[in-house]
Amino acid sequence: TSSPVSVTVTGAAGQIGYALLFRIASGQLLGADVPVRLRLLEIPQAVRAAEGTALELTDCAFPALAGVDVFDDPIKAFEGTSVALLVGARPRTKGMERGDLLEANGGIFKPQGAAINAGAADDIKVLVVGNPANTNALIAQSHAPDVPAERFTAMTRLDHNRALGQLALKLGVPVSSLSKVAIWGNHSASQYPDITHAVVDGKSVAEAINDQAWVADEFIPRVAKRGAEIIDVRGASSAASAASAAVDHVYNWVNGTPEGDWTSAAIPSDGSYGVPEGLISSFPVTSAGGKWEIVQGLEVDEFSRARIDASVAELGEEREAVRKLGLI
Ligand code: NAX
Repeated sequence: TSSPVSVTVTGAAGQIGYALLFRIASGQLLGADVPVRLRLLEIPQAVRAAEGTALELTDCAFPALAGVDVFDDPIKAFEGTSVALLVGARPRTKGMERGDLLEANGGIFKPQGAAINAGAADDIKVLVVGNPANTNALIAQSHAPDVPAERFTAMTRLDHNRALGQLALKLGVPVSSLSKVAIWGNHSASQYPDITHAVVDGKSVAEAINDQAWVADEFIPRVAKRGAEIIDVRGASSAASAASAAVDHVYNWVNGTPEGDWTSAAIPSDGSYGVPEGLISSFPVTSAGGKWEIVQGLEVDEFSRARIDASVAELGEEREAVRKLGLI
């Protein structure tokens, strides 16, 4: 077998971390035959809990797991790493203004970006899960000037998968019958889950549903606000589904997307579809050879244009806010 690939997970003692680590160690992140060395980063107060998870990982006797190390120092945690999953973030608490939230996250993603710049492997791929994910990715990216900008991505795969799940329920088909769903913009309630190009068993999803009111008034808000629904019903925020989406994102980034379909990921814009260059925005994307490509040439109708523009405007405002705070 090949030598182990180092994978760093931040927020390793959190609820997403707990769901994610076992999926990675079982070989689902990179492929069953790729040995993985896990590097867990936590804040000092949570290091012991992360060490507890490391004990359990040992107890799974996963054939692909080459070892687990726990750190509270980002420089050490990202040393030699090829995949960085940035999950730990500062959540918005009651009474917190947006500026405070961005500032607190700047305190996390600036040093992590710098540590990635300092010591990660040349093939480093970064996925930011911790919210506000797109803008946290921008902060980390701007502190890693020696890493190609396109290696910094943020997660909208959970939104993409949520959209697939809702369409499968509506149409009474397995998820595997669906393709070409897309999420555009920010991983926030402003996101645009787009079914205009979606296909079910070779036919148009929009035609099969034939109910624009359902799309606009039920489907889109349901997907965009699914996180709040999960909190309401489950009594805690999405964890296993978020971990599953993170695994899907990295798996497709490394191993490619299936022929004839695409997925969704927030990647640095090259100006496609009028999204200002450099914004880390969600697009329909394919992956080949370890690189994401924005799907080109899609027709954007008036309804879609307005939704995309609104979410992208929000991303622009977040970028302005972190610029003013000196975080990028
Ligand atoms: P938890 O609060 O359970 O865990 C977060 C962990 O991060 C804690 O153990 C904390 O000690 C650690 N942490 C904080 N600062 C750190 C630092 N500087 N370095 C390393 N670790 C640090 O949250 P959890 O439910 O796991 O969610 C994690 C993040 O994912 C949140 O920001 C959440 O908003 C975000 N989500 C993003 C989603 C997406 O689709 N992009 C969906 C799910 C989730 O809501």
